[in-house]
Amino acid sequence: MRKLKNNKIMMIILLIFTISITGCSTKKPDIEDSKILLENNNEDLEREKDEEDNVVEDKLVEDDKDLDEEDTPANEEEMMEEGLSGEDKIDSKDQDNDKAILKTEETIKEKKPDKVQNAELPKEEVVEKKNAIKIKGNVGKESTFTLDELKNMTEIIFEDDFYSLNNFGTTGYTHFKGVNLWKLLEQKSDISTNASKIKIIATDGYEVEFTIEQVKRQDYIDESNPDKAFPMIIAWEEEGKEYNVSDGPPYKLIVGQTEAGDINKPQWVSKIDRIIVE
Ligand SMILES: Nc1nc2c(c(=O)[nH]1)N[C@H]1C(S)=C(S)[C@@H](COP(=O)(O)O)O[C@H]1N2
Ligand SMILES: [Mo]
Repeated sequence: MRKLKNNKIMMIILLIFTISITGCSTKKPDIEDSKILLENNNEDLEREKDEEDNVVEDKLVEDDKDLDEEDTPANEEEMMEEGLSGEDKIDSKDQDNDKAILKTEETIKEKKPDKVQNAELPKEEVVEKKNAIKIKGNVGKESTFTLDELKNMTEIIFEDDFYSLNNFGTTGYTHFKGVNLWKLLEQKSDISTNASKIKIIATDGYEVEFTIEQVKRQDYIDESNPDKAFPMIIAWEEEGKEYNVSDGPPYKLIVGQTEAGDINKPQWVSKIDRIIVE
């Protein structure tokens, strides 16, 4: 009887032991389970990210396709817009999408030369001549003359002391050297026979208009010296000194007087950007 009781106690102890061990062993799979769960979660996250990346890449490939399929743009501006919008799209995306960024950049780089070639713009429009004066509008030859080109037109160069009178009654004499404007328009730009006027436009917005008759005139006067006769000129030199190009285009329109008392100085246009013939 006592042995049986002892056995019972032993059984109970064993049971408790077993339960305690089982308790421990049930914990272990729990941890492993959560590990697996975590791994599954990570896999899910990675898969999700991959999917996202694919979407991003697909979209960029689509964008590239759009660029490829589009007809040749009319001008360089359009091309730039395309390039910029491509970059905008990249900016809004995951930053670690280097591959996709590279791909788009390459595409843009590849496209540029094509489109510039296709544009077939006249050389003057693509590469602006430095310190040049433009003649546009109602002429046979729209032209852009550099300072060196003007200096080489020796047969139409004119220089003299010009008399000036301004709004305040201030007078003066200034030595100018330049080209005869009418001869420039007639001989170098093939001005149209029906041209009626010209506009001289400066980089600061100052603008003076003359009729063709005024431009043709070769006998402007100096009210203080009846022996003089002047054409309108585009001067690049004043008092023996060339204009400083850092001040603006080195050209100034100079005109004499039509009669005594004629206020001619406000008609002198400095920093000329262009001459428009109408
Ligand atoms: N580009 C440009 N040219 C200009 C002007 C101007 O404001 N801008 N002012 C005109 C006027 S009103 C006068 S009186 C003379 C003044 O010439 P000055 O600055 O050599 O005295 O330039 C004329 N040419
Ligand atoms: Mo003036």
